[in-house]
Amino acid sequence: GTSDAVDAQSRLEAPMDNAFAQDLCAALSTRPRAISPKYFYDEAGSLLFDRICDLPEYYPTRTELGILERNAQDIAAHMGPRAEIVEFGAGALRKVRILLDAMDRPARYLPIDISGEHLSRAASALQQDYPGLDVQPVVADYTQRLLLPAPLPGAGQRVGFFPGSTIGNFTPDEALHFLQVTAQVLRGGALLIGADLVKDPAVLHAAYNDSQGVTAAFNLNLLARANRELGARFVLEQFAHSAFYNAPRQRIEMHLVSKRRQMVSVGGQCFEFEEGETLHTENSHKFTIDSLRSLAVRAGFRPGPVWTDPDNLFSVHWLHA
Ligand code: AVJ
Repeated sequence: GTSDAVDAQSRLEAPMDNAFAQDLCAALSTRPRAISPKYFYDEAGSLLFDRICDLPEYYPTRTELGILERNAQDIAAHMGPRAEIVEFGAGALRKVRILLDAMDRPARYLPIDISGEHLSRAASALQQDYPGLDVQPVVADYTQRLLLPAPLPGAGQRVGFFPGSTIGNFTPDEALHFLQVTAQVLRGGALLIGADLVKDPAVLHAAYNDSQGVTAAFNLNLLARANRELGARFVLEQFAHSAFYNAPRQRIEMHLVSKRRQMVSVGGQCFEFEEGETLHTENSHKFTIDSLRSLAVRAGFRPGPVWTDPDNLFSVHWLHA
């Protein structure tokens, strides 16, 4: 309608007044071109990610859910009574329910996410199922400095929850920095963190190249989002999804590959892509149990128990802050 057109117009006129616009233009201006995967998660991207989690090839979600289910009593015992959970990057909030169901009178739940709409929908669904729980969603970028509400009177320990191996999105330096800041925020409490494990590259490859093309759509949504929000003019058909295992760096890399030489326009600026030139959209680092634990020690945590699945696909770590 008319108001949509006015909206699009004002976005076109002030597109740089926006972190996504700035980071995308900066990414397109440097070589190699790379942008933070946090921009995948607008409303559409969060829904695509939820579909990824249900794909037969994408083992991490279902494996981590199994680990949490099998060890919920043990994990809850480590949390103790009246604990509060701070979840970094809350998605569909499926995993925390397993913890809440096993915990002794959880005091409060603080899910933090950058996708506000997605978060408030998931948080109110959770609140309905746990009427006695104090649920306080925090719309924030947890990679930036975080201010959390003071502990509740009479509360138990504050437990950070960072499932899904989202830690793998960070570079090793960023992961160390995130864990250092998190150790400070959680001091006296603990962090429960999921980390995907190094394994047969064929299994990894399949997980990021699913047969239904959902991961490809998730990757390409970055460009679709730029078209929607920034008035960019990416032709999605002219870019291909690429995901491969970089063995020396122990990570899956995702890229968007230009299928031909082309010009793209973002907020009035033009950028050229050569045929085969890529925009690097994501790293997903894989860990060994020891590599995750030694990273945690360097960040100021004291490692506790580790839970895994029978096939050693995934790990969940208890880290004392
Ligand atoms: C949310 C970062 C853990 O790396 O596996 C899934 C994101 N990207 N498929 C991952 C993702 C492509 C996911 N993390």
